Amino acid sequence: MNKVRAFQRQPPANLIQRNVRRLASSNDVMDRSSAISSQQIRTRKKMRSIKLALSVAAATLIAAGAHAAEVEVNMLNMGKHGMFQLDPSFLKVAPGDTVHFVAKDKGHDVESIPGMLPDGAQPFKGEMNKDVSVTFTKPGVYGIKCNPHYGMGMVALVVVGDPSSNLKAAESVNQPGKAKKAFEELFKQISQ
Ligand SMILES: [Cu+2]
Repeated sequence: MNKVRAFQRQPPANLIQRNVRRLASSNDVMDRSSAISSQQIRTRKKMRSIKLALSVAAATLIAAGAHAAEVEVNMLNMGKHGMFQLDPSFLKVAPGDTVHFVAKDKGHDVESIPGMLPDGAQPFKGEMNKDVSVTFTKPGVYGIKCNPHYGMGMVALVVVGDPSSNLKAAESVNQPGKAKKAFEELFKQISQ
């Protein structure tokens, strides 16, 4: 009778722990083996939850990697739209995506155009005849030129996520020579 009342006052978790401890210190072989096995079960459960946490972390990393796309833009002497082209010249990417500008032909470079970057974005300037990889993180539009052929319209427009942060500012930049018409066409593609 006393025992039953004692059990009822114990919170269930406490009760189990006490029982396990009691079984572990018992001289009865059967009791001891069952106490050990319940400890082993707890250890196994802990291991399983660690493994689960690790696999969730791995899956998150893989998912993040899968989301970041990589795109190639070629620097060409002759493109689909004439001489001295960045191809493709219009790109829509997501924040975190990387664009590889590939120096397929010689005599070109890629640089960000002043006034055509979102606030806080890092300007970049590649070397002549060298590939450049740019990871775009800040949403907005990015105007890109080949410096020697800027006036010949060797430009590109990269739209990263939502273009609205600097679209108006980028459109109002004065463009030299053929770059003016080239950018008019590129800006039109944003709404297409
Ligand atoms: Cu060029």
